Amino acid sequence: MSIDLKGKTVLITGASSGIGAACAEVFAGAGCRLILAARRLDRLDDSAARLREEHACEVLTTALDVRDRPAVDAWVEGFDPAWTGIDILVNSAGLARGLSTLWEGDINDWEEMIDTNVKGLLWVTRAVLRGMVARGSGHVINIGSIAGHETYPGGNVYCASKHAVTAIGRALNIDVLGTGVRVSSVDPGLVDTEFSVVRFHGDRKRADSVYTGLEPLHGRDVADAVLFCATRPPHANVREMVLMPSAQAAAVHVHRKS
Ligand code: NDP
Ligand code: 8X3
Repeated sequence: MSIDLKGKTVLITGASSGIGAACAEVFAGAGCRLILAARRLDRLDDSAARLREEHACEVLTTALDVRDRPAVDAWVEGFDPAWTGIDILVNSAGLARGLSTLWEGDINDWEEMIDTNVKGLLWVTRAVLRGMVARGSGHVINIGSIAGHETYPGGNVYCASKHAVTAIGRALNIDVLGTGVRVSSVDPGLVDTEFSVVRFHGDRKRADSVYTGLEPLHGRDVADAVLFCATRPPHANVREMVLMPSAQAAAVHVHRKS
């Protein structure tokens, strides 16, 4: 049995691209009101216009850098009363930078990953969870990764950041016990988004090679999994869902057609 999400307010970070943008689409289709955040406001506004037209849904967009803790706090505290009371938070903002050995890695890349994937997720979650706990209801859904369950060559700091997301999700499940709030993690393998272009600093050829010879997941596959978590009845919670392309068994075990 699934629950009806009509009229629920859903905040999605990283909504300007990939998995976050696909989540906006599926939650709009489910009749939700959307708060979309990312740094590229023009993209958010374009998809908001389309979603309003196609689904007649209410959409609020905000330019937000999740690394900026004062801005995150001020944003959540300053919501128009019509938009307070977030029912579902989808933490999709995140990125990988580089794929090098630890001794060759770029420290700026490390800082960007840790500041975004770990600290940014914490700032947003803390700001939103307070209201959820006070109201006795809410659902936080993190986009983790297979990199939060395994490590792979050159994955060092990205894997560490996603292992942190796994640990935060598990610990949060304990913290929220008895509060009426649920916490889930959807942890995909390879997904065809802008992720690899960002990881390789705009090197599209190298990014494309990640997906050569196999069909990766698409943003929509992950968004459908997120929607599945969000539509469980109140007595059930998906704590972690590892979602892989059929052609990928583990981080480095992939089957490519030649
Ligand atoms: P995309 O690059 O397509 O999307 C990443 C999103 O994160 C963009 O909307 C980007 O928006 C946003 N973002 C990045 N940095 C910040 C920031 N500082 N503040 C606010 N928003 C930010 O990649 P995906 O959709 O694939 O990535 C989404 C999540 O999924 C990430 O957490 C990633 O680690 C995870 N993931 C991805 C996999 C994949 O293979 N693609 C597999 C497993 C997990 P903007 O630049 O406009 O700020
Ligand atoms: C993204 C998937 O395998 O590139 O988190 O780390 S992977």
